[in-house]
This record gives sequence, C-alpha cells and structure tokens, in this order.
Amino acid sequence: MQRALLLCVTTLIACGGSDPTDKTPTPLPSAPREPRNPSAVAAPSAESAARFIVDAETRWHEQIAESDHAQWVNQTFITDDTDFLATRAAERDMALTTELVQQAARYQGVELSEEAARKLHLLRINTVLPSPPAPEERRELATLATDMNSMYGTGKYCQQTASGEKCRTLGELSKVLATSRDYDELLDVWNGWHAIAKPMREKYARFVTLGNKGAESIGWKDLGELWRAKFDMPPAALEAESERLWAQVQPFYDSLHCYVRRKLQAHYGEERVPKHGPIPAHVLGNMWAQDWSNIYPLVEPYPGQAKLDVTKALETKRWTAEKMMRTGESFFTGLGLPPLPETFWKHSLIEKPKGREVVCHASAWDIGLTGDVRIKMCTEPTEEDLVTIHHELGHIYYYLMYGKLPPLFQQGAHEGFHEGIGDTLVLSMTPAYLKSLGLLQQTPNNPKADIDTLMKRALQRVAFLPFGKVIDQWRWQVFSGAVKPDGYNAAWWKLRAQYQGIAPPSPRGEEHFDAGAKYHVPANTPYARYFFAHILQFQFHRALCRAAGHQGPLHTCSIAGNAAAGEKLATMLRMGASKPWPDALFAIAGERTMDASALTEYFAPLRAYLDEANQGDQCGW
Ligand code: X8Z
Ligand code: ZN
Repeated sequence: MQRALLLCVTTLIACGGSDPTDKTPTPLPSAPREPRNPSAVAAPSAESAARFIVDAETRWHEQIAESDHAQWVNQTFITDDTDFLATRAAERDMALTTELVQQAARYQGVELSEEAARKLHLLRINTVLPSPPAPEERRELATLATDMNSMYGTGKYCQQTASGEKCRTLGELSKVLATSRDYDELLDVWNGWHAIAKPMREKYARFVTLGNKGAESIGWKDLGELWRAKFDMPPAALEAESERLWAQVQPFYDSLHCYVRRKLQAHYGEERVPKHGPIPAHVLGNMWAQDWSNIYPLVEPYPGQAKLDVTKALETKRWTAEKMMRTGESFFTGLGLPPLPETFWKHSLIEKPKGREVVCHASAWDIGLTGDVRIKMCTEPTEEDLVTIHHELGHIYYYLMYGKLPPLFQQGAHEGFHEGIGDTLVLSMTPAYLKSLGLLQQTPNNPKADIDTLMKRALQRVAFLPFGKVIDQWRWQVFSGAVKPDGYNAAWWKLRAQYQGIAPPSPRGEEHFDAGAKYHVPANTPYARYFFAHILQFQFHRALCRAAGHQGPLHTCSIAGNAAAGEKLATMLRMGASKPWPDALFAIAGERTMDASALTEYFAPLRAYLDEANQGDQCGW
C-alpha cells in the first residue's frame, strides 16, 4: 500500500495528471472560508497561479508531515488516544486539501505553463476523501474513517472453548485458509473473519453520504467520479478502459477457473464444488479468493516436476523478516538502484509486535515526503510475504527515485504504476533466481516444469484480475447511489459471481457487510489501481526484458542483476507524476496505452495447456 506518500491511508493519494481531454468538474461552490493566502484572492493570472501553486504545495507539504506521523503512530499502536490524534490530523488534512482544490478552481481557463497546469490538475484530484463543507460533518467523517480502519485492524474471530475464550487474528485465520483442506474448517474461519465487518455496515453508509458531500463540494458528482478522474482521462473513459483490458484477459481467466474448479471438485466432491456453477469463495486458499497460489498443491499440472515450495525453505532455513527484507533490497541494488537509507531500518515495523494492536495490512510510507521511508508489515516466513516485501519495496523505491521532485509530482504516474513496480520484479523471481537465493533446490529445465511454474504464477496474478476489478465497481455503484445500503451485500456477491465466478459459502443476507471484510473498503483505499497494475506489470516486465537483451519466452526472463533494465526502470520512476502517465509508459516501454498482450504472451504455454486440458468440460458458471 501507499498513498501519495502512503497510498493506503484515507486522505491523500497518488494521482494521475493533466490532460486537455480531462473532464472539467461542474462549477465549484465558493470556498467554505476566506482563503488565507493573499495570492489566492488576486485576479487570476499566470503569475498569481504560480504564486498560489507555490503556497499550496508548501502548505500541503507541511500538513502531510503531521498527518503521516499521526497515522503511523495510530496504525502501529491502535488505542483510543492514537485514534483521536489520527482523526484530528485527518480533519486538518481534509480541510486543507479541499480548500486548496476550491482555490485552484479560480485558475481554470487561465493560460498556464505546462508544469503549472499539471500541478493544478494534480491538486484538484489530490484527495480520496474530500471534506464536506460543515466542520461538524468533517469531524464525523474523519472519525468514521479512523473507526473503520481500527475496527479492521483489531478485528478477531473469538470462540468459547473449554479453556476460555480463544481469539484469532486475520493472520492466524489466513494461515488456516492457506493450508487446511478441510471444507468445514475453512468455512468456519471464513465466516468468523467476515463477521468482523457487520458492525461497520451503518458506519459505511454514513461515510458514503458524507464522502459524497465532500466530492460534490469540489465539483464531482460523487466520490467514485473523483477516484476515476485520477487516470489522465475522463472518468467515464476509465470504466471503458477497465472493461477493454478485462475483455483481453477474460478468456484466459475462464480457462483457469474451469481447470481449478475441476481439481477442487476432485478434492471436495461435486456436492461442495459444483460441476458447472461458481466456486465457493472459501476453498481458494485466501480470505478473499484474490490469490489462489496457496492451493497450488491441489492443482499442480505435473506433480513432482518442479519443486516450488519456497515457504517450506523459508521456514526450515529460518529466514527472518530482516533477511527477507534485505533480500528484496538486493534485488533493487542489483539493478543499480541505491541501498535503502539507514532510517528505513530504524523506523520500519517489519514484525508483528507483541502486546499492542497494529494494522497488519502491509504498507509503504514516505513520512511527510521527506525520504523518511518505512514499511509496516507483520512479516511471516512465507512465499506470499516475500512477494509482498518486493511489492512494498517497489513503492519505497518509487518514493526514493522521485523524491527530489516538487511535492505534487511525488506520486506514481498513475496509481496503478505505483502498485505495479515491485510486482514487476517478482515476475523475474524465476526458479533459477530462487535457487540462487537458496530457496529452491533443483530447477528442472523442461516444458512440464515450465507449465507448473506458470500455473503457480497464474494462480497469483491471473486469478487476481477479476477481483481487482470488482472492488471498485462495487464502490462506484455505492458512491453513485445505484446501490443503496439495503442492497450492499447482494450487489457485492452479484459482482463477485459475475466476474470471479465465485459464490458465498454461507447465506449472506443484508445483515452482513462482506465488502467491509476486505481492508481497502474500511481503509477507503481505491482498488482499480491494482487491476491496472496487474496488466501494467507484464508490460513493464516485457520492456525491461527487452532492455536486458533477453532471448526466449517471456516467462523465462529474469532481469535480476541487469543494470540496463535497472536504468530503464529508474528513468520512469524518476519522472513521478510530472507528466501524464502515457509519457511515463512510453519512457519504459515505448508504448502509450495499457495493454494485456504482454500478459497473454507471458502465459501462452499455460493457456495452451489449460485449453487442451479443459476439452470436453463445460466451462463457465
Ligand atoms: O494492498 C496491497 C498491498 C499494499 S498496497 C499489500 N495489495 C492488494 C491487496 O492486498 O489486496 C497488493 C496486492 C493487492
Ligand atoms: Zn501497494
């Protein structure tokens, strides 16, 4: 996670850029209070706009230092007191970013330099939670945001046992989902975790009302429209873009789904995993059925061909969180990027601390945009966490590489770029690379082993695609009012069935709030970014492999240790959000549109294998 500075936190967030095609919001209402900055009241001109921008960037920069420190303390030590402090900081943050957007509107239509125009555009979309005009509603909204985040962070599944109450955290429940193959045990932990979201339901409905008031006050129809405006294209075009990319990958997803469902039927029986219907959501190895790699042993195409159990090696070799982090750092330094600053090691929280509540969902921070970069993560010795470490370090290196730019440009080219950097490097963690780390023993080089390796990767990255799409499609409907609170859960499961082909394993009436059991909903972190990242990372990978002079199939490429690939990557990272994202994409890949052809190229051998294996089966749901 990260936002502009730390993308998963509620208020400020990485954004897109200026574009003449960008939708102009409807005229803005007047600012809620007198602008403090005299330049903001001067007649709008290029000069007054330049003064306004300097002043706005300075004020914003000052403010984020306060909210970042408050958020960091809150999320690494959840108490009523830190909730209070985080809420107060968030209030100020919301007030300032909203005020600046309103003031920036004065300069619409003024002829500006390219840089000034881009900064004004970025300023207009520099929030995921604008403030409603009334101060008491701002406070209420900030309080709801903190409450839901902390409810998620402290959520537990508690049961009465003979020896007293036994409570399990999300980490513990996830471990059961990853490793158990007992249908009823899986169902129990799935139900147990999803119950934590029930009390969020009413809060979320109010949050939506107030968040929308904020969005309206800065000229957007609703919060969803503001979120969609962050991609250098009109909000409506963003939806079409997401559908276009989905259409490119859907046939492959359907084929993977068909194969996996058959294997799960073989294990759990047709009465539990239906022959032609959706797969129950709790048997895919992950609480949200978003990453299926934990059920790899159940679906392995050629058992015994490739030994891919990295988790076992991490456990038996007793890799510590620090060793896993340092290994991730070496990937980046091996590309020619700088080592992490000493403060990273001093300030990060990389293990779950005992005796205090923390938000364990992994995140990457650049406190106050000062280069004080940190990761917060409750690391376990698993392959999944090794992957997440690289993901988070991708954010950290983006922060470091664009750290010299003006504050408003210190963001990803768009949010999906930020989410895709570390993931791109993970695509280079081939069996040979993992062997070089001592995490795999042998790396047989034959087509069957290749299919096994690709299967594992597809369970991680292709299974994710429809999930990456569904979360914000649901929220966009909620924000627009197309889905009302009395239909939250029905709409959630309708989308999950439609795109993912999964079904809830127990009755899920409107007393439940299953969307709230996924971090990004209570934390108000946009999610479409991950969908785009999962397309872009293959484009980045293909481009970097070309820069590295790789010959042969794309899935066999590793850019580890390649300085030419590193320089190409660094060039894009250094651009931050200074230019519209197509320019950044061009800098790395020589292409200006997002495109799934690199993903399909990467998985081509697996696609052929699956289509063949699915012959005679009636796929779909
Ligand atoms: O939230 C994250 C990162 C932090 S930005 C750990 N991810 C998404 C998720 O966990 O749902 C990475 C993959 C998708
Ligand atoms: Zn992330």
